[in-house]
Amino acid sequence: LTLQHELRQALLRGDFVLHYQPQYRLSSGALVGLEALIRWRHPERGLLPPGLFIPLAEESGLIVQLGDWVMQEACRQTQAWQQADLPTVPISVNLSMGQFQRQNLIERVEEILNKTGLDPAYLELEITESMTMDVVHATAYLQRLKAIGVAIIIDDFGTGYSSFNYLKNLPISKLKIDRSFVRDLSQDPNDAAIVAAIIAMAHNLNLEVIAEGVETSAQLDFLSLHRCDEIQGFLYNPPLPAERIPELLETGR
Ligand code: G
Ligand code: G
Ligand code: MN
Ligand code: NA
Repeated sequence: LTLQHELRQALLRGDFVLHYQPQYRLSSGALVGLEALIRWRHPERGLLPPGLFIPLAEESGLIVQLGDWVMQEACRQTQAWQQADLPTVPISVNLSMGQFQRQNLIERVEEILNKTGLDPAYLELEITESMTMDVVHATAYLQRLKAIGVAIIIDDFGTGYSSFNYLKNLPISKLKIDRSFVRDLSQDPNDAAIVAAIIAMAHNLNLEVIAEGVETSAQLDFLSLHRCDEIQGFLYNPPLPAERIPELLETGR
């Protein structure tokens, strides 16, 4: 049985599950968002992280179906929490290049929003810098998503190909600083300078900025000093199974 075949089977059998990592406003500590992160409940190997199967799903093209499932499940779950009268925060979903390149992404997003009944204001899509390299395509696409009411975040910011010209023109709302810069913030002055510069630049462009991979209070202090808007990381919470989320939504933390 090839892994690719197994992936297909898993999709049919419903063996994938989403975990949700909380995102917090730094100034208040309030819960302001959740990132949906896929896991594979493998019948023999247990819970597998995305690093073990997303690359293969991308290579095989299965990422399009898998990505549709992720978006659908994230929207369904968010809408279900809202229907249960829990406070609602936006859900962010990671997009792969293969999903971004397909012709009918916009239609799929609209379909999923219609089907689940989720207000588009509660959906955020994370793309990477490399997806914006085809500027004409990306700009047209992102403008249509923005018109629907869906927000766009640049994920892993700083690790890809970025041009300030793109940043200026693309209809995005937030930059997510890659965790490789956050990791050594307290020891490496270069990383500290890069993080400070990304935050300042984002704000000058009227973009929000979130730091991921925040693990220590020293990192938190630095990000706070530089007025980073939001944070996500093990210091607060790791990605959590869905059943852990209602208590967090209720307390707002
Ligand atoms: O959850 P974890 O830290 O193991 O995730 C590792 C990587 O897998 C992250 O970079 C994340 O962006 C990616 N990933 C997680 N869930 C999804 C998903 O639903 N779609 C895509 N394309 N990537 C995902
Ligand atoms: O690239 P992306 O932003 O999608 O990656 C999210 C991934 O980062 C998740 O798989 C999550 O498990 C991981 N992650 C989240 N917080 C931390 C953290 O504080 N430290 C580390 N090392 N990884 C984290
Ligand atoms: Mn992400
Ligand atoms: Na990232």
